[in-house]
Amino acid sequence: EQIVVSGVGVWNPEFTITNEELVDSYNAWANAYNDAHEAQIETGELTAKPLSSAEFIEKASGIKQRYIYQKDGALDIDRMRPNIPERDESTLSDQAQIAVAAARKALAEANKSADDVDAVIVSCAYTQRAYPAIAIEVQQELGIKGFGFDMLVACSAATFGMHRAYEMIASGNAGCVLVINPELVSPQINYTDRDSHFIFGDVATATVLENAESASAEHVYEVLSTKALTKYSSNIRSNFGYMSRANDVDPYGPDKLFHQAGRKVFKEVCPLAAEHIEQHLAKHQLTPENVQRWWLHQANINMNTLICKRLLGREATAEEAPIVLDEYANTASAGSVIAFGLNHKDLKTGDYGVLCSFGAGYSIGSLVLKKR
Ligand code: CO8
Repeated sequence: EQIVVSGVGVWNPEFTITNEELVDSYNAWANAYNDAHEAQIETGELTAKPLSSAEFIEKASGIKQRYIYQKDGALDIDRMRPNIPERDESTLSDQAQIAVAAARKALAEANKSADDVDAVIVSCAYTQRAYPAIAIEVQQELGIKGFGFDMLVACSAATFGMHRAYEMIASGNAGCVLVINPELVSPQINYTDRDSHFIFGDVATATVLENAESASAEHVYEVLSTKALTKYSSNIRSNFGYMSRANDVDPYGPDKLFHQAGRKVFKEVCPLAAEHIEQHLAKHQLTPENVQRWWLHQANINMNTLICKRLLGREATAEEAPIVLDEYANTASAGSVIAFGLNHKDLKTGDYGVLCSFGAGYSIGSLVLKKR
């Protein structure tokens, strides 16, 4: 039984924040903080907030701008977080709304209607509530029968979601599955932390997986196989959660937001990802030289350069390993799906591509694809 990816959709918010805008806001906040705490900084009771730089950000990460769901509030130095009013329970939730937008694009590309879909997986770094599942809300909004559920795997949520879709189809429990990654991450960003304020952007992506026989899309990719690896690490972590109320701690303290030991992540994840990809390709008697396209996780351009060098023994060209983080920044699990969505239509029949995520968990998820 051959299973294929037959549609991909990328939705981005209308608002962007450039590095310059972000740094201007952060630096104004840091200067105001340092002025307000001058005496304590002098006595060593507090440390002065260091200044950020747009030049550093681009050089260290490759990021030039990011999309944001709600720009209002995020750059306001008296707020430093987006202002997203709470919606009434009878209204479509923010995350379901962006999920639906990406899903409609993927369904259109796959040539599918709601009736064709048997299951919905919403898989991303955060869901805005525990229950009812965002996937069930999306299912209702799109008029899909069958079932839906949410899953969280941070950076590898999208690929792991596609893995589950693949298995559900392989086992005969579904013929067509919609996997959606509404990465609404801006509420979890600490805009007062110089080392991480620039990393993330909001986006939603979706993919359609189905049996090869039912696929009628123009661009169809056979999934040769899937491969996953996890290895526990606290080097990328968010302690936000429902326990804070019982813990009697500030539910919005800095450790409750995204934080990381970026250098360690870089050093530890790159070799893991390269080795994982090599092993996955070997299952199909393929080597990196046989692969025409690398749709890699988009956390940091230097990480992708290094991983490709390890795999190919040379730098990959921009065509071979497309970069989207200059425009989108790190979008948690959606990065490799954006890279795929924006760079797949030119592949020829028989061409191979690798879709691979790597990051928090640590988690690595890959799919070896072949253009039909
Ligand atoms: N402006 C100016 N200078 C800065 C800044 C800044 N904004 N930030 C750091 N510096 C300084 C540092 O203080 C340091 O100075 P010194 O050498 O004097 O100590 C110097 O610049 C170098 O700092 P770093 O060692 O931190 O810098 P790196 O060159 O290593 O780059 C990166 C930092 C970009 C963070 C890099 O380490 C990196 O990208 N690592 C990999 C990160 C990664 O893959 N993270 C995964 C993220 S997790 C994920 O993808 C999904 C998680 C779930 C979603 C969460 C959504 C909120």
